[in-house]
This record gives sequence, structure tokens and C-alpha cells, in this order.
Amino acid sequence: MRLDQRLILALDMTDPKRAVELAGSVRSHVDAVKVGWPLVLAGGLDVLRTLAKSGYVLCDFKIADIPNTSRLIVEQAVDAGASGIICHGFVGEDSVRACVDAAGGKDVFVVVEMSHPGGVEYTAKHAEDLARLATRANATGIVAPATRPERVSALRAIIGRKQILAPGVGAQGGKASEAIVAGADAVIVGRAIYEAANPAAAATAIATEIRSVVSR
Ligand code: OMP
Repeated sequence: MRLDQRLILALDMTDPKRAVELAGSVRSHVDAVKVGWPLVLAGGLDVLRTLAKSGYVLCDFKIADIPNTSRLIVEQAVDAGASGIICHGFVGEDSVRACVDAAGGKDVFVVVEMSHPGGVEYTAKHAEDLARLATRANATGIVAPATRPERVSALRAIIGRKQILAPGVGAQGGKASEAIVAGADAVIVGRAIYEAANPAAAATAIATEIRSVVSR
């Protein structure tokens, strides 16, 4: 994924019209929009198709199934215009490889450690192994927690130059600049942007905060 602003907007909402409008107003301040179950269950894959006309859409179904089912899901997402997809790593290397194969050159990001408090219970204990798995499976990169920047650093040491996307900024307590300094290539932000009175201004503020540590 090409990352200029190093910022991805998560469109976690159930009103497709609002999602498309919001994406339009924030697009120039972010590198991609992320679409997941809430929006697709509400608006179908048509909303993905619409959003894909104006830029990179990262399809977040957090795919976690056997290889054949995972492949079928990825094919639907890519067919609708997704430029990248997110899958889970804990399902094992065969399932992640199935996602990478089905993506046919589109980006695949593997969740290795989740950002919420419950992410420590299981995912954190296996995150290093899952990062190695993502590398072996030839994924584009991993998803790692902005809420625990020290974990981003530890995982960066494992995956080398592969991309790290870090969610958990703002509403979950993480700070964009800290995640970037720790080694994230980009942060994923939802509520801190789309619940703001002025989402474009909120996105600009986060992008400016990121630039302040990148140009140092
Ligand atoms: P906010 O907490 O509102 O900024 O949203 C964060 C977004 O990142 C949501 O779309 C989550 O589903 C997603 N996310 C996490 O918050 N934590 C993770 O560990 C992984 C993801 C993800 O894969 O995108």
C-alpha cells in the first residue's frame, strides 16, 4: 500500500450514504479507507464498489476460516474493488496463504496482535509467531496494536520491511505519533475522525502529528 499520510480511515458505520460522504470529505487526508462488516452488512458490496471508484479500499472482514472459505471471501472482496484485505493469522499458515493466493497481488494484512485489552489474553502471546507466519506466507504486512507501541517495536524487529498498520489511536487510547515512532508504517483511525465535529480537520490534525515525528 502506498502510504503518504500514513493514515487510514476506518468507516465503522451502518449508513452507506454517510460513509460515502465522509470518505469524500476526508479522502485527501488519508491513504485509504477501511470497510468492515458493519458497513457491508448494511449496504452490501455495492458500498465497497462505490468507495473503490475514488481510491484504495482496505476490506476488513478479519477472515478466519479454512483455506477454501477464506479464498471465496477474498475473491468476493477483490471482485468488488478491494485493493487490500485483512485476515487473521491464528487460523494458520494454510489459510493465510489461501488469502494471499486469492488476492492475486492485492495487499494482504495479517492481524497478529489485537489492540483492545482482550488482545493481551491470547493474541499477544502468539504475536511473534504470527508475524513470522505472515512473512513466510508472503503477506504485505501485519496489523499490530497502537495501544501498545512497545509491541509494535518488537514485531517490527521480526518482520523487517513489511508494512505495519496500527489501530487503536484515539478512542482506544493510543497515540498516532507513538505508534509511528515505534515502527508502524500507518495508523488506522475510526471514531477519533468520524465522530469529530469536523472529520477532515481531525484527520489533518492526526496527519500533522504523524509528520512531526517522521521528519525529525
Ligand atoms: P477506532 O477504535 O474507532 O479508531 O477503530 C479502530 C478500527 O481498527 C476498527 O475498525 C477496528 O475494527 C480496527 N482494529 C482494531 O481496532 N484493533 C485491531 O486489533 C485490529 C483492527 C483491524 O484489523 O483493523
